[in-house]
Amino acid sequence: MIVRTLKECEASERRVKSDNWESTRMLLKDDKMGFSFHITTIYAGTDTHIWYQNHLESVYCMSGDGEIETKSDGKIYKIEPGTLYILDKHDEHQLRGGKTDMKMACVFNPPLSGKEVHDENGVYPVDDSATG
Ligand code: 9YT
Repeated sequence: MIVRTLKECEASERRVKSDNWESTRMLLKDDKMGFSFHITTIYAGTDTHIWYQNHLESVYCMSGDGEIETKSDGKIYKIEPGTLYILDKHDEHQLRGGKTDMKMACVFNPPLSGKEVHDENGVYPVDDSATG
């Protein structure tokens, strides 16, 4: 079994930062679970274009507020504590922080390896050796 705390992960290179968000990647490909698990903070008032063409992702909001817009149909969904959004179609989207930072728990299939750069045209490259 593996046990990690958010506190210790935040103090390591698992924590990555971008202009609009930061994310602590608590479980990654090398754990061989077939998915990765991240605690991500979306900063208040930000607007981020994301399109995970190579990954499926689900995101659960623990605190804060915001919204997500799916680009294909222009639909806007409110995000609040208790909301789970499921990108089952590799949905291209805009993720917007509201009045307060949003704390999210995120899972990816296939897992991220942790080396993905966050230039965030919304796309992370697929890791061909993924076990996912
Ligand atoms: C909210 C969201 O899409 N989080 C994804 C994880 C984060 N961007 C990361 O760890 O790279």
